[in-house]
Amino acid sequence: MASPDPKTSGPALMTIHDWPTGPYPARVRIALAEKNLQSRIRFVSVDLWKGEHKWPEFLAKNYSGTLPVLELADGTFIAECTAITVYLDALDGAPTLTGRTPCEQGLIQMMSKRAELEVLDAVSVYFHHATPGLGPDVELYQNAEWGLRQRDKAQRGMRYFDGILRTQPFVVGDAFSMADITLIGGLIFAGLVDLAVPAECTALQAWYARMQERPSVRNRVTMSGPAVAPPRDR
Ligand SMILES: N[C@@H](CCC(=O)N[C@@H](CS)C(=O)NCC(=O)O)C(=O)O
Repeated sequence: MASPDPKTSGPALMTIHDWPTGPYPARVRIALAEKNLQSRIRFVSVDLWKGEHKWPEFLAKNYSGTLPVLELADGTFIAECTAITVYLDALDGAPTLTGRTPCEQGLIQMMSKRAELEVLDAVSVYFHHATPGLGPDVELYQNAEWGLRQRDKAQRGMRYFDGILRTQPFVVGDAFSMADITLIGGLIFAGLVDLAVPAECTALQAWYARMQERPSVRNRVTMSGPAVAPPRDR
């Protein structure tokens, strides 16, 4: 079937360049589902395992060589999950993921950044440095000691978020937000690389189970790998 002509069939189509089971792409796919925007997106796969994200054609779209990237109908490229989520959330003029008031916006950005720094990015460094990662053709430099430190950092981050989730139902206050999505990305990645959530983090585990009751999240977690939830410490 021919794609609809964006000039005649409603709002313009956008393209997302990603890898369907990647944990960072999952963040944007969850946001899309929450905002009910899937029908406006055309997905283009970039094969991480072949290293296509480091090829010049892709680097021209995103200098950082990472997925996902959103391409607008006018040819603008927006990379970085946070930036893409802010854009998608603002499209309908009724942001639900990135905050309505200045205070909500500030807190959500702060906690999402912490979920990146302390959990998701740390798991990513562990994967790329202390495991075979994407394989020898893609992982041109590895530093196992650095990777193992980041694994420990990720588990410290999990303990931090466990403490937060003991006192409130979501990462920021009483509502689901981009900060939850970022932490979900971290736990999806942890599940994929068998990096255990510490057994004592019961509030974090209960929150993750609750998050998977949302269809937007359940589908992602199921697609992203064999581990439906990160294993507990064995
Ligand atoms: N800061 C970026 C990180 C994105 C990222 O690391 N994506 C993964 C895909 S799951 C990737 O491209 N990894 C390949 C690599 O780092 O070489 C974002 O938030 O979008």
